[in-house]
Amino acid sequence: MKIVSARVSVCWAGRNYVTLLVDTDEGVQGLGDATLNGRELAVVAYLQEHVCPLLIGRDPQRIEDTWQYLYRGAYWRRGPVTMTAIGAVDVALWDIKSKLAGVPLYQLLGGAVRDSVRVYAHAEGRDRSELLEQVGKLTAAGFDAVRVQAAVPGLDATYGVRGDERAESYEPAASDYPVTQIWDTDRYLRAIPGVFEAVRDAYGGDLAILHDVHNRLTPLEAVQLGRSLEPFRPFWIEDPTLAEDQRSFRQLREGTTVPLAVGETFNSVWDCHDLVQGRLVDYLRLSPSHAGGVTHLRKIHLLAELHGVRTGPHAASDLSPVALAAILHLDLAAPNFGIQEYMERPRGWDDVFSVGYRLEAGRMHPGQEPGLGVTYDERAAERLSYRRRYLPVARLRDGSMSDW
Ligand code: GCO
Ligand code: MG
Repeated sequence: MKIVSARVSVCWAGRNYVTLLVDTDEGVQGLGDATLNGRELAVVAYLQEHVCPLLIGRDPQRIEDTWQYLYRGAYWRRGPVTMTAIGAVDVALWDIKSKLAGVPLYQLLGGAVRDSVRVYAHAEGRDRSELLEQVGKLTAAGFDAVRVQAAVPGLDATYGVRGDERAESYEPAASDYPVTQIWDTDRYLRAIPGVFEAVRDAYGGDLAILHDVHNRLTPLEAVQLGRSLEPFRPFWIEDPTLAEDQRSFRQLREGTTVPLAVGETFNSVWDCHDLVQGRLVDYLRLSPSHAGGVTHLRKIHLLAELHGVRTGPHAASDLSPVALAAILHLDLAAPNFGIQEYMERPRGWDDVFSVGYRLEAGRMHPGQEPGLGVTYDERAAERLSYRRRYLPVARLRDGSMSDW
């Protein structure tokens, strides 16, 4: 069997998505997600110019060899663009292999070790009452784990609060430049314990409360945050400090008992190795789209399993349904799975993607269709052209850049 076509489709389905389509001479098609938010076309060029031509004529069933060929053969390793491109190819090949076997992908990963996948939903509010109302809607819909993000009083916009026009948004304003948001750590640190207290008081001890700090704190500030939240028993605190400065995690571990999650910007096992071996984090948040596909992420998860670290994969809505499906298959089969991120789908997903996975009362299942269980309408996608968009940037009040 041979690969006869490998092509990239870019579309605006509520936001930009890059999809790799791999076709074989036996008529089986595989899909991969190659979306790198805000830098989409860099991956498109990497795939079109450098990777797709290498795939033609290859045996699609030789997944590991193709991974090695693309990773080791390039000499220039790692990095988000490279690993997203390799990830898309890898996921497409796993899609093909499981379609050929006539089974959902999770069966090739060892089969299900659980009946369903626990997901956490996003709640956010421009003020306390809006946040509590959103948490209430989610718990009423059956979610027992919620990520809470609240606008910081005194700031015009806060990351992760979508109702907030200038914050991270599904449909960022059309602009030639990223939106700038002002950040104030002191105000944030003062506000957040009250947010946790209010959610805990209103919804009780059973609710898992998660929170994303988006890399904004120094290690010492993160220890202060962790200690201030300990009484409310967070499920996890995500990205409290810069993910790439891994010395911080030892200080965090020594200073606070809040569980720590990290990894959405990691793209290789080498980003995780020391944190996992040192048991310095509790949850890894890498996705197959940005970390070299199912093949590489599975190795990372196996390493984590050895060291008692669990998984909590990234699946914000800037990852496509192809990515979410691949993640759900991994979740179902991973003994050390912890929790899965879930975001409401942007308007427009249904115009191009059809999915076999399902959500019911805070639990998901990848479905029983062979492969990933996702189809892509290439014709419909052709009518939905790419729009240049950026994530916001953050600055301090004195005008200097901060981390977004
Ligand atoms: C999350 C993430 C996202 C990112 C986004 C960047 O935890 O879901 O932090 O909200 O900001 O994926 O592209
Ligand atoms: Mg995050």
